[in-house]
Amino acid sequence: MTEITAPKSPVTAAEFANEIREQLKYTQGVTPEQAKPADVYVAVSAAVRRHLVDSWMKTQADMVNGNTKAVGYLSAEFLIGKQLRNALLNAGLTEQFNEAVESLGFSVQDVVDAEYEPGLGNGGLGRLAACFIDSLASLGVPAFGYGIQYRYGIFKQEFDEAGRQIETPDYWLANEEPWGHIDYNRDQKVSFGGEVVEENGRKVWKPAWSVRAVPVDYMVPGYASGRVNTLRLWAAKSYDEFDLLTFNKSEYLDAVKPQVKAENISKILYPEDSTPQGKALRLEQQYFFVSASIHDAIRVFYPGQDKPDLTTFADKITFQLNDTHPVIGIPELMRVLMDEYGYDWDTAWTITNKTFNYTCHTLLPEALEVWPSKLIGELLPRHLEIIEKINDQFESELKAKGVADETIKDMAIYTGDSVRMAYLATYGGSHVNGVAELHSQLLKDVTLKNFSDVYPGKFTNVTNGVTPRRFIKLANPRLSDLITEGLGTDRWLSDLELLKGLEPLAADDEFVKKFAAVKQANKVDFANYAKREYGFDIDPNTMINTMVKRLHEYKRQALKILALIARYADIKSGRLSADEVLPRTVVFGAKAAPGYYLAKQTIQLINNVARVVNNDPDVKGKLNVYFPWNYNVRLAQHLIPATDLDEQISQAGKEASGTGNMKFALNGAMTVGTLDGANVEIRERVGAENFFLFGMTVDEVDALYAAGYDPKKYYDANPRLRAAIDMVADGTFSNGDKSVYADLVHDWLTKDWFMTLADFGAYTDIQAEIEALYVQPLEWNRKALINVANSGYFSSDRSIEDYLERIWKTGPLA
Ligand code: 9GP
Repeated sequence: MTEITAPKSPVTAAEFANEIREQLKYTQGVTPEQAKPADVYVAVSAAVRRHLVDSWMKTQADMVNGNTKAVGYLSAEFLIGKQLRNALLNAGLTEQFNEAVESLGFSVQDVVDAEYEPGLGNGGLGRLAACFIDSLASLGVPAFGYGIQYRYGIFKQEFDEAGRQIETPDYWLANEEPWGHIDYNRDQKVSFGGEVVEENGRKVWKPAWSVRAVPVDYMVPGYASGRVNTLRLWAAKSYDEFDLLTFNKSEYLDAVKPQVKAENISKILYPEDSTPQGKALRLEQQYFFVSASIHDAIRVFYPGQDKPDLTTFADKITFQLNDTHPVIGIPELMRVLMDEYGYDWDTAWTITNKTFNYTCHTLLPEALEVWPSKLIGELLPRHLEIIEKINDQFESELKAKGVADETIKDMAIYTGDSVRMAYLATYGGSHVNGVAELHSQLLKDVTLKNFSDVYPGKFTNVTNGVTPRRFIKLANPRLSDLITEGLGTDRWLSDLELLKGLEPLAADDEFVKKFAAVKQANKVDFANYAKREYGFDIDPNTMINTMVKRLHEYKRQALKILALIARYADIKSGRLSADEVLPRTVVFGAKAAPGYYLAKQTIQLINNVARVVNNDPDVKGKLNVYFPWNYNVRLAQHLIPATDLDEQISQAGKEASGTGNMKFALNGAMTVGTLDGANVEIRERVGAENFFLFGMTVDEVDALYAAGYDPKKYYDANPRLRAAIDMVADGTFSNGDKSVYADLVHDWLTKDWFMTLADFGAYTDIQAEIEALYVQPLEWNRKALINVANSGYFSSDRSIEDYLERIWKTGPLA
């Protein structure tokens, strides 16, 4: 018996086909015969939006009229992925879509492929924000995602002949984008620069220039909740389109300067910030979207009121600061309350403090933003004054609490030269949370230790999660059907802990075989996809071993590639005979920040190892390496369901959480990993015997740093490691040119900050255990199934429930 919790569609496939025809006619002006798949995609999207509009408007009305506090998730990134399939699922229109499109003479795949993926985020942080807004809507909690509609998202990654990463702009808005509704009538003015003067004893900011923030609204439909929230992304427009006087003097470029300056603000995700201009642009972006969002929330919750009672503001909405990017919102709300609405400092502080909370997503101190005071003073002079005053108040508070002067100095929000945004967020909001148990503990013990000593009650943990709708139901329909069959219900899609009910089935060989067949079919699908999209010849009968994530030294792609080279050398040297080797296909996916030299060298090395290994007849059929370029949400949705073994091998104490690890476990991959981030909790839940653990712990890492880490010792002591590094150094992967990886090799041997060499032995040792299990498919799949059954905790619905209870103190609409 299968219950259907997904919304029942109000239309038949034939009716939906008619709606598509109407859209084609009235919006695109084409007949189905004239239409291209891209036309049908736009028409279908518009038709689905129409199905969601009533729930969207009702959700907004209930939010404003009811007494349920809303959530404003302020984030510089929302890596939402493609929208069509998700919207169809949540509108209950998937089947109708399939039939309708075919009845119009189109292939479903062509129509789905016409959608261009928005790349409005870098990686985990932005994808988490996307999962969270999905879960908020699915739980029926009123919420806004607030961010920026960048014209150019994360760069498109290509590889050149030499295997180097080439970045090209990603103009995702080149064609019609049917999901975002541009609402010119609800714009906001955001100002910059100028000076602060005293008028009648009051501080008045006289800005030098302003831009127009125009909201672009994306509907965020909940799954089976009947609720549709809003993702409001701001686009920057100029008030002075064009200076006619200048133009008429034939100074054409000068005539559009104001427009260019304004529109630059939402031009690109993470502009290069190594120059002062780049830094200024980033701060402008941050202020732009938080200022517009704060004013927007006042507009929404106090409609038509000139003198709203903003002492109730924190009861209407709670703002979550996603990392430090939106933290300038704290002085902005203070300014708005005092300068625009006339509240005194103390009242403004109480409201501000109650409104904001801060999530820290990193453990790397260099990733916590620090802005030069001079820059803030130039762009936002009034805010700098407010920050100085917050800092004075903070110091007095610390003094009153008996904190030592030295410690007070260490804790300064404003140092004179700079402003530490993480400290401002920690003091200025009610709660601070890390994103996995270990991470939250390390925040308290190390990164924000002084703050946690003084304000222990502020600190809490919310372990990350991922949405099962996109990452199981849409990405892995076969597994989704099998889970529903095993549990006898599809309610697990809204209550992922129900997966626990699969655990007894791990003892049922027939069910495990079905589970294995799902994986095998997914591997075949992926091989076909990789052939079509990349021209790769992947053998689905090999173990698919995946490492996908941003390229960063701490994540240690270098460890994986060195172990792979060592394996290659083993086969070449005859140390391992070809029949002893388990056939493996290793798949990497990773983008490196454009200015990150060692990360880019690592990408080049992976590509060249792939070139050499894949062309070497000695290892044919035993070892293959592929590096599909431009890793994105779409590729993740194809690759994760097909993966047998995934890699979470960061140095312990460096990965705040990770969310890829959760997606893999939920899709029935086994994980090889360190005790880092959320790996710790995954292992606890799935059982130590169902997780391949290796490597140093946080304490061991600290002890080794303290004792003085010398990577060369590990190179000298381990002949396989030595062989691998020597091959990189001697030009094996660079056509004999020893200079190509010289810097990388030098770094490994002299610095190796993330202790890749120290963990190499443990990492290669565990491979034997992995392979011994893999050759027993029933046992491997039993364990993989136990992973699925015990990963229900890692639903983003659970994360949101934790935020609601521990931080936001609100819940679903009645
Ligand atoms: O590096 C963390 C990653 O571990 C985490 O899963 C993700 C979401 O919480 O945030 C990443 N952090 C950043 O991208 C920047 O702080």
